Formats: sequence, C-alpha cells, structure tokens
Amino acid sequence: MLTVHHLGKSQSERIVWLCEELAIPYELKCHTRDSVTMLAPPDYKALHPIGAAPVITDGDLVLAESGASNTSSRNTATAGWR
Ligand SMILES: N[C@@H](CCC(=O)N[C@@H](CS)C(=O)NCC(=O)O)C(=O)O
Repeated sequence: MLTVHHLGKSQSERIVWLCEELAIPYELKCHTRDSVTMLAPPDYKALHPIGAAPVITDGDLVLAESGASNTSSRNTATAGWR
C-alpha cells in the first residue's frame, strides 16, 4: 500500500491530488511542522534527512521528489510496477 507522507504547506499536496484524481489507494500520514522553526519533525526526517517534501513509501521503497513520486504512483496504479 502506498503511503503519502504529507508535510503541511509543501508540494506533497501534489501526490495527494494525483492519488485522488486517479483513484489510487493510499494511506495518508500527516506530519506536523515544528511550530517555531517550521521545519519537518524528527519522524519525517527519519524518512528524508533534510526533511524535504514530498516523500512516499510503498513497502521497502522510500521515494522523494514529486516528479518521481508521481511517476511511481501512476505506474503502480496502472501497470502494477514501480
Ligand atoms: N524538487 C523537489 C522540491 C521539493 C521541495 O523543495 N520541497 C519543499 C517544500 S515545497 C521543502 O521540502 N522544503 C523544506 C521545507 O519545507 O521544510 C520536488 O519536486 O519534490
């Protein structure tokens, strides 16, 4: 199952939009920014060391970059391959 790690006020909204438009099943995990620094929280940085968004995970795959995430999500949904 695809998991979209959503970081508020970031490009990760693109991945949520894509999944909704193409009816791709996904789990949404929302990560809240630090209220003072506005940086990604530690659980998000465990996925991506610099805390950039978006990040998706699917099994053992951890993928950053919205272009790569969009392509991977679409391929999984339409052809069953990453
Ligand atoms: N080329 C990357 C750009 C990602 C990017 O710059 N994300 C910004 C938010 S939109 C980010 O994570 N900045 C650090 C932050 O917001 O803390 C992509 O398309 O995924």
